[in-house]
Amino acid sequence: MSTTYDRAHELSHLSIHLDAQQMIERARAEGIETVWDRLRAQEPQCGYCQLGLSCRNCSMGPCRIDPFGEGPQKGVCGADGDTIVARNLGRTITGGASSHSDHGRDILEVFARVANGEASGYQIADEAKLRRIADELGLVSEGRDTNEVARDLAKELMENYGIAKNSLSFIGRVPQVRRDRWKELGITPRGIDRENVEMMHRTHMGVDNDYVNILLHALRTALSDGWGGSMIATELSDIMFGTPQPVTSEVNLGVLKLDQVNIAMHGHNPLLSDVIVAAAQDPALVELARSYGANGINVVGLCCTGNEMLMRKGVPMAGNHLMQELVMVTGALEAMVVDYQCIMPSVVDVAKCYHTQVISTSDKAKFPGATHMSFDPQRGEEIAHDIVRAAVEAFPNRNQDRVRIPVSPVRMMGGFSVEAILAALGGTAQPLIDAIAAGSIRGAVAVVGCNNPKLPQDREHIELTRTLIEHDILVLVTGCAAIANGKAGQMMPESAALAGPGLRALCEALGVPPVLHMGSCVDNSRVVQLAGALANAMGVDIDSLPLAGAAPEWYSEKAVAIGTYVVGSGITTVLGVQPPIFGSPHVVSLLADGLDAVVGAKFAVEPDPYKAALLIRRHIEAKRAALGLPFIADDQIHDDEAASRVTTTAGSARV
Ligand code: BF8
Ligand code: SF4
Repeated sequence: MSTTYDRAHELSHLSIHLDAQQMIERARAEGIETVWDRLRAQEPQCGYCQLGLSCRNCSMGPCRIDPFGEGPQKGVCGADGDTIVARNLGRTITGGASSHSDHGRDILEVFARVANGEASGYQIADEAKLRRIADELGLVSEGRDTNEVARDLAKELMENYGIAKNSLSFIGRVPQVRRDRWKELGITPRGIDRENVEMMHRTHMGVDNDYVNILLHALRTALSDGWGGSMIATELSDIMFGTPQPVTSEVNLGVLKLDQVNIAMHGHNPLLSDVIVAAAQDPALVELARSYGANGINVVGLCCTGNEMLMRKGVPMAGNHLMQELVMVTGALEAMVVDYQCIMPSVVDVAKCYHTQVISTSDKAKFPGATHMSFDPQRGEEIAHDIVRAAVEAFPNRNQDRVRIPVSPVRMMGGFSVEAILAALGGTAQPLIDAIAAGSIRGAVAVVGCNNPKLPQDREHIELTRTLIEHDILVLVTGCAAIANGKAGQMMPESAALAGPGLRALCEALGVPPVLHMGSCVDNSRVVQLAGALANAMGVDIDSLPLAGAAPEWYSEKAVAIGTYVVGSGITTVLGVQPPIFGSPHVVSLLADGLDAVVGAKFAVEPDPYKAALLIRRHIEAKRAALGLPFIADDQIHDDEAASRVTTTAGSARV
């Protein structure tokens, strides 16, 4: 018979947060299947696939390579393990890069309509940024009408997707010496769609069979995401919805309101969420909600749509990836409005157990069982009103007896765009460079990416981040990693108390947290942009800087694309989940070692957050030594037990 202790212990292996644990228990009690149940049902997962050694790229297959050398070593076509692993990885990166870049294109198309006066509910929110970027790209902005400048910028950026331009507009942000390196390697991204399509071509049967050549193109494809599609998404979202500035909000399931209509915005694209936030404040809709007995309309975020809304408007955040089913188990959600990416098809099944409406909005992302309300930005305002009305009308169907909102929300700060970071530093990066040079800050690490049900939710994110800040390493977060750290109370200015003395002093002087929220996953473009700016300011290449990346709990193809462009940009990255490449020792050795000689950065895999922190600290100190900065010798850096090993987030920084 299982005791309360056994149950609590088992739950803590699924998530370290009380809100998740309580809702998982409730889902079990009510017979509702969640992601953890489905993972268990899939186990043991296919070993060939885990190693990257299976191929179904053509109908002579599917094929698999025996990793023990006893069975087949070639697919039917003759492809060996190296080719198959590299091709699979190339296609994974293309899946991720295409997702970000197609999101960027959607924003760009609406931006072009705004410039032509054809979209309702949108405007240029940050004209100064529009003009700054136009000037940066050599488009004349002075003395010209805003919409004219916007039209020119839209045209310029549209050419990034094709082959007419044959280069990316934002490549000028990359230090010249890195651009030269890319050119030499033949990995300068030429066009966003071009690199993605070419990767699909190269991985067709009988095209590119040289794993090194395939992986070089994979780098180029990923770079077209980071410095192309994602950067376009970020920059145009800032121009249309406002460049983020520091803002305080709240996070976890406690942001749901017992007495209000709750709407969760889930997915990635801010085009819809921005107009929904506005519609939820419409007095007529608020009045309608009151007529049903609700005290208002409460919009909350999930995943990266949530990050977009938190960064710009301080909209509260219900949770990250693994909370998308559990948010409905509260019984308090009237509508989950989804666009695309990272939305589990299962949300529709969970919704059926409650009164929750799942409303899909993108014609490219339909969910059988959901209500589809096709989002046309030309009628943005009107559709947003229809969606909010549908949510309000679901309120009378709520069974208040089944409502259980666990825990109280935790405060978190967001809004650290590159512009906001520079402003906090007094206008230039120099104070940060000085602090790094003096050693009071050892370096900076971007902790990014997802949740993965194979790991206790958020544990790796939080423990890695906590250990890094304790050692005076500034942490930049995006995506689900940001939400994880928010829930743990590590993202308020007073969280500086958790940091080492140097980082703490800087944060206290500037009034910022030691963990800076830079946005959604497309906003990892802000991270590489900042790295490029720091390198330019110091007159070195990005790979000389004491920086690193980490994706401790990654699951998605997009995370692989991000990791790859971060490494391609010169920043060594540590993954917490093993990617499916270990079937090819050659591919592993190239990514974990050989790449360093060519792009000055490489991948490492380390699931233990304390060992990952150790690896990162040693890497950062080695970079400091090479720059001639004061450094800590390798044998002085230990996995110190001093790090307060976080096991649960309950209680910290409660409001
Ligand atoms: O783009 S971090 S689980 S929500 S893929 Fe998805 Fe991963 Fe979250 Fe945002 Ni990013
Ligand atoms: Fe098999 Fe080659 Fe076809 Fe892949 S491409 S399924 S290895 S025959």
